[in-house]
Amino acid sequence: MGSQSDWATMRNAAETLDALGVRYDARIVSAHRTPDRLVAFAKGAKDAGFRVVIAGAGGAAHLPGMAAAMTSLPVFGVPVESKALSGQDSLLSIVQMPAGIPVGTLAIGRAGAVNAALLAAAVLALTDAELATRLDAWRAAQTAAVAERPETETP
Ligand code: RP5
Repeated sequence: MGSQSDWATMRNAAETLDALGVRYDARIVSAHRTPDRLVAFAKGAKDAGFRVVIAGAGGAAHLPGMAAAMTSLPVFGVPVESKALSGQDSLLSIVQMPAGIPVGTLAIGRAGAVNAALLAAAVLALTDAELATRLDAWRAAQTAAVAERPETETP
């Protein structure tokens, strides 16, 4: 993520990966405040053993695109809700990648963070049968948790 302030959003991705038993490394890597850290991370990510990158950033959110430019790993971008423009700026700056360098862009905020983790897990599950089973179980539990009627409704 681009800043400590993104953690409130990106912790939802971390918690989802925890629930699925997926190992991850949560890092602060700012494209504009720590550009050298970004280059080192993105260029070294594949050799370091990472298989998917989830990049969350807000405002002029160039982190996911810059990371994607420097790695062939799949990169999923999470637009963090900004104070000024409610994350519309983050969304548009992440999703509008010119053809050639893809960033799989999720929804603004918590939903995007959770879904980025689920999407990353789905990618990893292509070559990990045990994770695929856990992912199916996670979705089944989610389905089972949905009541047919709201609690306040009387029949
Ligand atoms: C971006 O700027 C970060 O991703 C964050 O969403 C936004 C604001 O950062 P802070 O000023 O809160 O550190 O780089």
